[in-house]
Amino acid sequence: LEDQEVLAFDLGASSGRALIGRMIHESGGAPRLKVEEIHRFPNGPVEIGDHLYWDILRLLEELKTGLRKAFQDGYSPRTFGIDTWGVDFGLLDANGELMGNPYHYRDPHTQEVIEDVVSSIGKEALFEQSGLQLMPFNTVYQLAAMKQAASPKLDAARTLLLTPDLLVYFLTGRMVCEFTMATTTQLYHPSKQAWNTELMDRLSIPPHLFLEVIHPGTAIAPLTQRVCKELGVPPVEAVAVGTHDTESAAVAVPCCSDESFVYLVCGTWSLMGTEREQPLLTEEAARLEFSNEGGVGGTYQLLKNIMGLWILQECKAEWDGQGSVYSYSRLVQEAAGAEPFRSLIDPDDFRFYSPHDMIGKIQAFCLESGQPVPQRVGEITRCVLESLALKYKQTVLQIESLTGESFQGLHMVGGGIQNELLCQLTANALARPVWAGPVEASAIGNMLVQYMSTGHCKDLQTARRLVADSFPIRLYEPQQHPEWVNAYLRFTQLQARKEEEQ
Ligand code: LFR
Repeated sequence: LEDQEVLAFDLGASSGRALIGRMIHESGGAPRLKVEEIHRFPNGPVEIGDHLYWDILRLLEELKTGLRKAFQDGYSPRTFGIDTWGVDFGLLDANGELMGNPYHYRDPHTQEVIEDVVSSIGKEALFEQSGLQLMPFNTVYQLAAMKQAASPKLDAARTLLLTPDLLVYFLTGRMVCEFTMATTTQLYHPSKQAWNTELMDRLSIPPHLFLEVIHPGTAIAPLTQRVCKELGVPPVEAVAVGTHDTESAAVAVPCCSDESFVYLVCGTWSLMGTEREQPLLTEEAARLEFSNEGGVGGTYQLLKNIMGLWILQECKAEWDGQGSVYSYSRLVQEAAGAEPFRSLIDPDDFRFYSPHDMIGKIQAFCLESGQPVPQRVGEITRCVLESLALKYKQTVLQIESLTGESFQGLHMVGGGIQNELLCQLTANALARPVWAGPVEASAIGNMLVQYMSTGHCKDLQTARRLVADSFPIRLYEPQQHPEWVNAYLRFTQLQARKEEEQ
């Protein structure tokens, strides 16, 4: 097989990037994947009035820049794939035109409808029929909110395209709906493996919006002639990858044994999960707020959304706004020097979900729970990182109790692993090793599914072997400290206290 190149676009909530992958076959050795970043750009919400949107047309322009650069830099990818965050979508009218800017999943408009939807359908039924934990941003609530607001867009819309499918449509003219993203809508029925039209009917969401689902690895279509001409590039073919970034990242977890494993995709969100053949739809999984998201290769990922480094990103934005611009490595340095285990938060307290005033929210949490109120940059950063590490420990234990498995250590992947202190604290909290890498897991998983579609990579197992052979994986051994046991106890007590109050 020749050394074929592929192009991956990986769009996260705070940045996007284009990377070239090349599979290298050296004589005698195992194949290796080489990855080069060719374009990177910031991303974030745009506020207008009460709403938060994605700047989807600018993102499209960034993809075009990525395509153009690829060929200008001398690469010649034959295929490309796009992965993004979950749940969000654009609506198209009968002429195939985009009707307005897609909402950002942190738009507050869903908050009022959640209760109505839950009380009319039932929390258990919603879980049973979707496998998903109740997240306020799920597509179902976004559509219910538009319905409640009597959105004229919803009435006029012909087709709903989830973000990666929307971008693929802009570039190729072909409308598809890829499976892993479909399962983030809460409108896809995992047991029936079909759209949940009954639920749509009950919520007056038009079923005609939803296209037939295609699976990762399916070739979609080449770039339109118009796009090729505009960019001066050949007709590169779009492939449906695991278009949900979390699922792409799960493909790139470098676990090579047959045993099951637990992983943490560490970015704006922290997604902790384990791979299974079937969704786990037990009451206990629902109670512990786990999701079963459709993955690559017919898998289901039993996982939990943890608030993640979002909390720190927002603090950083505030400090930056006040004129004290700290790099992440500086923040980590400050945190490393701060007193350990001073104040803890529950990262999944709902107040931390929405943007703005994050420092104030952390301080209020500490005050309410009778802890010292962190003031300095290092104290606040330390509080966030230790709390995340404790939350990760709790989630590993929950996954073990749900599945009956026990895990020797934790695989951490994604941009957040560049925060070495977080990896070390996680190993310490868990008292187990952490294997950190690769950083660009979503883009790598995206590439590997392209290689599966072209026949260069056989299956998930081969893909993971390739990742393990190609990228450095850093081992963090736990540094035992008796205080971690107390801290975990304090952490769970904070949560219990909160539950009592509710
Ligand atoms: C991570 C992620 C999560 C999803 C959240 C919102 O980037 O895709 O999996 O729950 O973003 O879409």
